[in-house]
Amino acid sequence: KKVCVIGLGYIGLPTASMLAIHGFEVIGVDINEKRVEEIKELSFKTTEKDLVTLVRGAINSGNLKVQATPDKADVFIICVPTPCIENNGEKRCDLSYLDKAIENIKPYLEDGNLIIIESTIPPGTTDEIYESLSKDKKVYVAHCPERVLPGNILKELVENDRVIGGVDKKSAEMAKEIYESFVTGEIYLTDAKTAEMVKLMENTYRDVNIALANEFAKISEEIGINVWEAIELANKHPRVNILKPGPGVGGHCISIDPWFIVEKSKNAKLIRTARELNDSMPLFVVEKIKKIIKKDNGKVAIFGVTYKGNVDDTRESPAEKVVGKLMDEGFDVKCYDKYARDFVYPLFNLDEAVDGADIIIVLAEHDEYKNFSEDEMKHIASKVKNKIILDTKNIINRDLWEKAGFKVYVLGD
Ligand code: SAJ
Repeated sequence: KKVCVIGLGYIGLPTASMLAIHGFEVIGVDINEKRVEEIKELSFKTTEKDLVTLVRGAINSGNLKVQATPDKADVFIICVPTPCIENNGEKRCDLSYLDKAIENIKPYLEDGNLIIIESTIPPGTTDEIYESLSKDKKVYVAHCPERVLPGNILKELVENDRVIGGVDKKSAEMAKEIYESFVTGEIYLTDAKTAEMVKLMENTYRDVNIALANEFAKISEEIGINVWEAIELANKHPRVNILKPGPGVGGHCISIDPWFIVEKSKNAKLIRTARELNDSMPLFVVEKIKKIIKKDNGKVAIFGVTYKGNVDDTRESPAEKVVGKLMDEGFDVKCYDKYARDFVYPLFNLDEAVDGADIIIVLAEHDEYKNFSEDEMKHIASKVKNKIILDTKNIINRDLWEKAGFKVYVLGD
């Protein structure tokens, strides 16, 4: 079978490659010509383990062709971004990339083709797309939401269970045949709207639970206990599993998807509150910084600007909001992050970032920051103005930093 994958981002590229090495003839399409070239030359940047090897294997097998325009195929898999836009103060799903992708494949569609949407979408979207496409052609449409965890994509792409929702039974069964080729997890079939909601529920579940941890952190500071110790002890209960507080929830999934439920239902009250609570955390961090250094200006060194540890992605990163707010208030901020692919604010090397700093803030749990040696800490101590470090992720080696002369603060303590 011939498969055309539209959008070669962090989901589309691994999916296209996986299908190619499993014997499908795959056309990978990305409207960004630069991305197409980088994939062909294997020069694209990634922190995903073995992704380059997988793509190389797929291209060398002769089964994966990468290009900027679609082509005729039996199956079209759409993996384009569905970000959030703000409209009259309300956040909602921006379907413009998805609409464009559908427009782009339309000239190539034939009777009997299957269209699979992997992009995360509000409930009802797949049915609407089917209605508009089926006016001209007899097509099959299914929603198969991606579920992979950035940082561990290749393993999860194969091993995770999948949920497939068809606009009819035949569509779901046809889509299952495709994923069966490489997924070792279970594949569950349902209708399209349920599958859309399932995906949103997964990420909302996580968002709401992180919000609870963040609220516990705020309360712990207020009443004078250490939230990390309290969570660890509460989690000794066999039915309790509280997540970790932090400087906010980032990434292009968990910090966005709950809004797609809110836009569809007035009943989504807890979901909205959780989202707002998580969004309040960067400001909470800024206020904490000001309390610790007892002034409204000064020099701040930031460690970690990606949306979470050990990834290169800075989209929707809490660091962007923390840094932006500090800069607005007149702080001199210097960010250090070896993992980040790019960032809206300039990045500096370690020495430049800590030079003359009033405080160091850890905002992402990169392994590097967990594993600083005593010598590195001493070196940093010799550069800063005040030996103060605020760890919003509770990952640094507190004893060693204190030994190096630092006063250590932890979010939620
Ligand atoms: N975070 C916390 N505390 C925690 C866990 C996470 O503050 O205890 C923060 C992280 O630092 C990060 C954000 O939440 O800023 C999200 O990180 P994450 O690792 O929880 O999730 P993502 O966004 O990388 O990937 C999620 C995954 N969804 C679920 O685990 C339910 C992934 O499986 C999805 O495929 C992905 O969203 C997606 O694309 O939707």
